[in-house]
Amino acid sequence: MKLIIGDKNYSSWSMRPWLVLKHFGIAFEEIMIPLFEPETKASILAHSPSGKVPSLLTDDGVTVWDSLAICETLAERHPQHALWPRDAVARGRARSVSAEMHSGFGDLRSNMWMNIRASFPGKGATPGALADIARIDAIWSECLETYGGPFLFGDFTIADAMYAPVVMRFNTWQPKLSAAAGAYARRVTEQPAVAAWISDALREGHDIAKYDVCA
Ligand SMILES: N[C@@H](CCC(=O)N[C@@H](CS)C(=O)NCC(=O)O)C(=O)O
Repeated sequence: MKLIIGDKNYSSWSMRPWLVLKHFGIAFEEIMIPLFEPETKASILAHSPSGKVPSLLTDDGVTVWDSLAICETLAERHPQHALWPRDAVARGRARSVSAEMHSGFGDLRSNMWMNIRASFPGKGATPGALADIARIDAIWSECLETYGGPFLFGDFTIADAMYAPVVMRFNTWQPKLSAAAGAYARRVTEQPAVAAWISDALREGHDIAKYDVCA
């Protein structure tokens, strides 16, 4: 199985399925395509009909693109692992907050992009971004209170992987969070698969000028 990803410093969408594969110990080969170089689009199109990363190529010849579709495919193919919560009510909620992340929070994404190597405390705090942050804080706080932590639904699931790039943005832009959300962000940052991604991102040397490529 191959996962095609973009730069670890910038590619928020690539980070999500990569974390799921890594955390659950599912064997895969990663192919990294540096974003926004002249040859980037053609290189991605060789693996992904949308021209975007991530894309998953399975050993039996199935191509799945788009982060959430990849996570769903991994859950379907690895039922021995609880990629989604086992409980149906929790699973419904986990799918909903994951989809809410996938289709929403445009103001946060365009004003506080992912750049793991950067630090921009206090910047990007537009009214729209702050409204998105308040909603994310409420989602995290409610899940942590309902399921008792340490992750949104107890153990680490796809829902945490979907929000991990948001944690990266919060580390860079440092908006004010509730105590519960701040503590969750620190736990996610220290989670071994996330820490491995961050460590790889810090070692990459490819800086790009157009930072909203992964918004
Ligand atoms: N909805 C897609 C978004 C994928 C996406 O926007 N990927 C960005 C990188 S993070 C990309 O491939 N950008 C390159 C381009 O648009 O040319 C997903 O969830 O995977």
